[in-house]
Amino acid sequence: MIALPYDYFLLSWFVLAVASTAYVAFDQFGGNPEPTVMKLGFILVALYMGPFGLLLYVLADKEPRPGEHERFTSPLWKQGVGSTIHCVAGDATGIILAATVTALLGLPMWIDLIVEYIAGFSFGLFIFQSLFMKKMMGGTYWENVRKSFMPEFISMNAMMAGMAPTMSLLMMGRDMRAMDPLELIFWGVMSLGVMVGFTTAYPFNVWMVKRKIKHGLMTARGGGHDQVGHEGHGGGEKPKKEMDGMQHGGSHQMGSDATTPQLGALAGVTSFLLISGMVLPGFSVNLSLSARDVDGSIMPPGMINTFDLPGEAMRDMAAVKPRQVTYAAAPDARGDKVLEPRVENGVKVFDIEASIIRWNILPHVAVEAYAYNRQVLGPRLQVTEGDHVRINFRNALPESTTVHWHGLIVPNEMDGPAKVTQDPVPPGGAYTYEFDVGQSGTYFYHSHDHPDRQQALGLYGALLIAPKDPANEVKADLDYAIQLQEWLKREWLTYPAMLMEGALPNYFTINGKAYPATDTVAMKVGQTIKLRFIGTNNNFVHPMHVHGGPFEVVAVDGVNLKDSARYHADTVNVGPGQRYDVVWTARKPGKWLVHCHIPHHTTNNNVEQRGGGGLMLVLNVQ
Ligand SMILES: [Cu+2]
Repeated sequence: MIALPYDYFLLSWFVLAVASTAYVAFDQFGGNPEPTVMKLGFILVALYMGPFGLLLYVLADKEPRPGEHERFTSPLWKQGVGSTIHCVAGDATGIILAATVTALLGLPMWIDLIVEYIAGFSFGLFIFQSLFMKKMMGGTYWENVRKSFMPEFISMNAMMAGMAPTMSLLMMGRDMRAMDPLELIFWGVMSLGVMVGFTTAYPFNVWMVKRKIKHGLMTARGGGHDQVGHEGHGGGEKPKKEMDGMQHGGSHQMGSDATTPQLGALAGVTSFLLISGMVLPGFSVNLSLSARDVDGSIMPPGMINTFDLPGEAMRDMAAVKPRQVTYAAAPDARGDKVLEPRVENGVKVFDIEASIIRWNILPHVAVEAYAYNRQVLGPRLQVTEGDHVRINFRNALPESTTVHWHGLIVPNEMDGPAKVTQDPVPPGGAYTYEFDVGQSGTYFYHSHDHPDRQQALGLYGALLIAPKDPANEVKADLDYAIQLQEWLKREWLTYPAMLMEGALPNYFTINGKAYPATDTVAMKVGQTIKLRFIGTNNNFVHPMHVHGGPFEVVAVDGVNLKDSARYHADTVNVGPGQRYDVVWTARKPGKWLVHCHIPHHTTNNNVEQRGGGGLMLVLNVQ
């Protein structure tokens, strides 16, 4: 799936890889004179290594002009390429098959690596070496297995020593779609792993070819019968051919001059490299996680990803998956729309549904948000003290959720905390919240299942309760609620903003919009406005300041202050969960700002637009 810019790069890579593979296949079977096993080897390597595989083919193996294959392929570096290709084609195929199967089975990464090694080794030894080469080498299958074991062991170790850390660090890195065989980046990581593995295996293969322990490139001509020169061969079954200049790594029957201590040392060193390549990445990424644990999470750039970071933490902090968006709101859509209740037998009934939408916080900046009733923030619920209300909640999110009625006195089972007072509402599930409203003032509702993620992504809305006795309402000419939010949107993706490394917000909204897309409130000189600040945000205490003179704080957390307790101020610290009702008088005409006094919170991705951004709006007094 396309979610990040480099997915387009990967697409173009795969187009090149397929084109390279097609060319190599066409050319090999169109007459390049070599054994079928090597034709297959180069085709597979072109598939894995794309244009680099093609480059190796034309530089080292493709017969330049008829009759020249033997001489052309004779240099040692080309023989080393042939030997490595043979190893990579067999081993990497086993590794990639194993990686795919273990990922789909949901096995942890460390088991994945071991299975990959065993599969790669087995595939290389039992199929690519012993079976495919049997025709050329003569002898029985099991003789070939025995003779191929040591060279295959050394080469496989060296290759996996390069491939394993490449896979581990990238698959368990920031973009864990790399664990999922259904994603492009999984195949991109495999390709890169094969290229690194080729590079680490190459020098060992050159040595083994030089010492005639392993095959290099071979020439086979005519009639589909693979014919191999057996230079230096002492007792092969096949006739020795006149193939001047031709070399191949030779079979084990070819009289290798490598000594046992040399082979032992190589086996030891490559084993050490292999173990290092398997183990060392485990010091920086969590290899105990499976593809299912990480669920294709893409982590925010800059977050700390350590070997002990649980999969659940990753899923909590991960970007919203763009493909899970079920609705795109119009760029100028507003949230906080008053939701009119149905009245059923005297009960005020509200229907609320949570889902994932695309929402513009600025005309040119859209976020993937969790939303109630397809708006950020959720619809405004307006009720009156003494009402009996019922909220039919439906969960259309891909994860469980609940709703909490912040500050309200309700029956405990209606309170919302997941796993504390109720089972979380599963995807596609529903829950009915029902209670008597015994209070009045400024309240709000929000998710109480992973609020760290869900509320940060937009699951909150205002719940404004009028007092039964209108005389208890603090009067003002205008009434305006200000709901605060923090967002993290980077590299096309939306992450839940969190007060931790890499997850800090870079956009800030009032009522779902960042300045200059926030409302401008028209007032006349002498009018009063009740500003209801609501700390619907998750992370910061926002010192909300109004220009043009002090306001009077008249209510805190939904409770009216007694006259004697009311006070004047021009800034009020609105922490997460808090509400302050303040009354401000328009004393002079002009554009008077309401804004957070942390200046970073009045920027959009650190940029000021029309004098600010984020948590800012204008009271336009005529
Ligand atoms: Cu602030």
